[in-house]
Amino acid sequence: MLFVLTKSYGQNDEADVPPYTLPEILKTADGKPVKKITEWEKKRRPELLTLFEDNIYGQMPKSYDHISYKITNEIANAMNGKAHLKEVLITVEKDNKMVAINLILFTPNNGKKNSPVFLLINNRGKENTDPTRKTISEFWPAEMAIDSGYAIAAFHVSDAAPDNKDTYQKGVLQLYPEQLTADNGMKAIGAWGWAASRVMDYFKTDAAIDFDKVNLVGHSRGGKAALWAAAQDQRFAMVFSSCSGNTGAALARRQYKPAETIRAINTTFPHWFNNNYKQYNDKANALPVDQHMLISLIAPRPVYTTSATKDLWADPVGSYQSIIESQKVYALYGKKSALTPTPPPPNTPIIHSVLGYHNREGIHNMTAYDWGNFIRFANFHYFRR
Ligand code: GTR
Repeated sequence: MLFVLTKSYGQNDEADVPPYTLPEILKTADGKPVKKITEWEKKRRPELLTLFEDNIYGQMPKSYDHISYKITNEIANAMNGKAHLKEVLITVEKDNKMVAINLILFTPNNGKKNSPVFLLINNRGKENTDPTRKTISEFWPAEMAIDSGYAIAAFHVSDAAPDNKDTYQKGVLQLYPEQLTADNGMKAIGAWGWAASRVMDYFKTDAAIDFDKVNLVGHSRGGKAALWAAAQDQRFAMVFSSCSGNTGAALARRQYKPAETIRAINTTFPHWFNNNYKQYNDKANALPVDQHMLISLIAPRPVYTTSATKDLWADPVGSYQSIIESQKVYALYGKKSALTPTPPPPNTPIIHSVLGYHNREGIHNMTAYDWGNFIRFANFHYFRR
């Protein structure tokens, strides 16, 4: 499919976006059209997962020897009684190596048997997820979630892989040293996604969690990891990816000038994606995939992405284009989205839709405005309210 986007589409720099052809989602590597869910699930979906592993995010090892959960702190009447706090140390062992992930979890004391939950992959300071609630942050508005009947949880990326090119190996990758020498080996973003799946393993054992309603949330680099984790692990019911931009929700082939490029991301953050990805530094068009395919791997589960009007580095239009393109796979499942053909105006969320979106007025961030819409989107899908 050929896109020629003109100035009328949105931002001033649109005229400079070169024409580009996206790789076909619904055609197998050997050129066969994909028309049925079974063809998608048995052939094309696994094919795309492997292409993303090999060319971008690295492998996602699934095996380990042992996992254990230890409650390190518990307060049954936290938040003035309205929530139950548990801090859980999730320890995973393999070949006598181990990684430990600290989970912070508030569940509502609302008399319900169990609750749906938002899980944040926290890539910002730990104070944003303060279990004592002395520090309150819009980045993880725990009170808002609890008041809306949702549990809310978070772990910090540094437990899984420090966000540093020299030390990212000191976490999950200690369990999988072979990944460090493979050109398609896992790096930090993959490790963060892996850790989100271990939190899922824990949720399965916690009766306070409605395991069929786990929403994975990430902002920016965390939003890239959230999309990848949910593409890999189909137990996540829903994904919220905030301002995830390059190698997140935004199409690489757009090459929108103010936005981050593959070269820029690989240069500043060589520890995020696999070695093979570096080959595409100036060759976005040579990639066998583009980011609309990553969203498609999450189908038929609901996905909500956000942009911010001043966050051109994350290419709002290109992020919208990729969810538009992924509609094809949702359509295979008979899921029609309510996305409009061109991006909605700022602060106009699209909620009643399997693919949701808003472009918040403001800068690169995740705020109470964003979370308010995440809750509305989850309410719509889980409770039709
Ligand atoms: C930027 C990076 C983006 C995005 C962002 C963030 O420096 O270029 O890809 O991940 O950081 O995580 O806030």
